[in-house]
Amino acid sequence: MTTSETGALTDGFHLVIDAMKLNDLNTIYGVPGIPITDFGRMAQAAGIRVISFRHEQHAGNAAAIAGYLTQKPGVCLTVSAPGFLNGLTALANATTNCFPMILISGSSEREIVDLQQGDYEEMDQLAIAKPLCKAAFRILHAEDIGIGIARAIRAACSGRPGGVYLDLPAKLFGQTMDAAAGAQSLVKVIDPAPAQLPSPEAVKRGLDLLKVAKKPLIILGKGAAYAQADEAIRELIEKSGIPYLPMSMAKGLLPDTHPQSAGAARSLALKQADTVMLIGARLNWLLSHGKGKTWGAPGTQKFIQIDIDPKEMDSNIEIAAPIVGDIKSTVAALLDGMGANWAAPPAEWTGAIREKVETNVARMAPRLQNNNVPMDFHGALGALKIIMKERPETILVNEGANTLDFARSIIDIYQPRKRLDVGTWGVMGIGMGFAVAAAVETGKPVLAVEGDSAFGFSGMEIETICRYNLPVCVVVFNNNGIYRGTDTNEVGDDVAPTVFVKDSRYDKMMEAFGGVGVYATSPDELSRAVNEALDSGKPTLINAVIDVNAGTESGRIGSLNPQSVVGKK
Ligand code: ADP
Ligand code: TZD
Ligand code: MG
Repeated sequence: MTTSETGALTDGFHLVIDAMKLNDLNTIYGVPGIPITDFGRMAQAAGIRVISFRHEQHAGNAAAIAGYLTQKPGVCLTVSAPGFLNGLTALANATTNCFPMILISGSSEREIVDLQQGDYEEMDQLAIAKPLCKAAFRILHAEDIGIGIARAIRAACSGRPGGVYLDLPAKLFGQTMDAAAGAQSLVKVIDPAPAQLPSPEAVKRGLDLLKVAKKPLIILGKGAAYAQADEAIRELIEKSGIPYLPMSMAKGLLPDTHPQSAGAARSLALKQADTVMLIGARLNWLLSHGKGKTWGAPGTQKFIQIDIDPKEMDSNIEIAAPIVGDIKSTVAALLDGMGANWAAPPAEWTGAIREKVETNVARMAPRLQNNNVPMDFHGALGALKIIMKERPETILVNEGANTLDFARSIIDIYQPRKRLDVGTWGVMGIGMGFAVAAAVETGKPVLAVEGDSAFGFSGMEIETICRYNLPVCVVVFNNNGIYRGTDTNEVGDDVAPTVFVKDSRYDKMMEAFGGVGVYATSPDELSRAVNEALDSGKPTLINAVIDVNAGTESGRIGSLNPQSVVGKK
């Protein structure tokens, strides 16, 4: 007997849940409220893990990084207008970073919204989302839920991944239809991110350039980390013998201690390479757009770029060998084309890079071992560097200015996708959302290294971390402010704009929610507390007291600040 013969009905709530489950979307990150409160309850009852946040932006960031880590779109669920807008920052950030996610937002009645009659939380959400994401859809009829969710998944994952907005008006949830017809209407997405094979000519063009290069360099970006072609990428690097530079989130694709890593010789490598192969990395501001004083003289460097998005080619400078394809297929084709007798690059080049790396690492080493009180960035991060070496499966989340820049260069990463950070926009606020999703999606311990300002953007989510009892250890690098805690105001009673309450006790916030709070003033204390947190798996926040004078304005990107002709103050 079929369900329809029983006259059984289903509704919008259950069709969305069934469509998600059919497509292995088993976690929802969100904030409840009208019209999605019951939806969250029903999803939970149906076996979907529902992680409720305190603010939608962090739920959205969690969904985005879940997408990055799993190649399945992370799902964020928000209420109408204000909840939707709170989630939108994360959707835009996901799109900018090429992370697949779906922001599902409830919305108010179409008839009232479109006549602007003032509904509860009225807003034309679809129109607002459109320019900020990769695709935006609205489902009006229960029988379209299956296809609507399939379109959202495909749009998020295929080609260059990105954020998708899915608008579900309140009325949709209550719509009913015959249960069997409903089940029939669901779509399991087959091959959501189809392989995109590079053309043999493009592969040959790239290899021909690499072959004759005297000073080749490979740059690995977070697209390469996302692609989960870890073994093939390692083989490509090792077989080619070419030095490589990992972009921030590509660190660990090969261990940062790998003999071919040019990480500690970045300036030399970028300036002197004659041929640069980009794998899943854009020539945006993070690479000085491929020109200017970071790079060699114009015309002296040739670029090979591997990317799934054809429009990325020639975005900033000429790409001599564009290879459009997915990284997994393309790296396989390159390995194939290299054959058995690939000659390593001239030892003069690889030796020069190696020498520079060793000199720089040796110069840094003693600074990392200081046990100064209050701590400077080097002492504190030196302690965390050892911990990450001993616990390479730990996922490092990192944001701030000095806290970000120093941690990026000091802390080695040993496994792929173990470093999650502020990404393409350099956005503050990803910290706790990323930490929650990293723990939920991988079950691995998370170490979040946060500037005190950066932490503040998502700090309330430590309650979420405690509520779900996640193995997250947050270290707040507390230097009393943005960049440093020393600015003064010479004309009034307010403190300077970059300065916070002195000696705040962020550790006590964690205690308020039942987590472990630790106040650490030395690298030894910090080290002990982090090890304890990672051993116990208990939600922990360590307030690490950092010398207020240790940082610099904007960390390492101070040169991007505009200058006044009149001068400061
Ligand atoms: P980074 O900031 O690490 O330099 P970007 O975010 O600038 O990295 O670049 C990532 C690039 O990777 C994007 O241009 C994106 O289109 C590309 N990309 C993402 N996934 C894949 C994939 N599976 N195959 C090929 N390219 C990809
Ligand atoms: N708002 C958002 C969303 N993103 C931003 N990047 C900024 C503001 C500006 N900003 C930075 O670029 S870094 C930073 C801000 C506010 C905080 C730096 O202070 P911190 O780190 O305490 O986090 P350090 O270690 O004191 O430098
Ligand atoms: Mg600070």
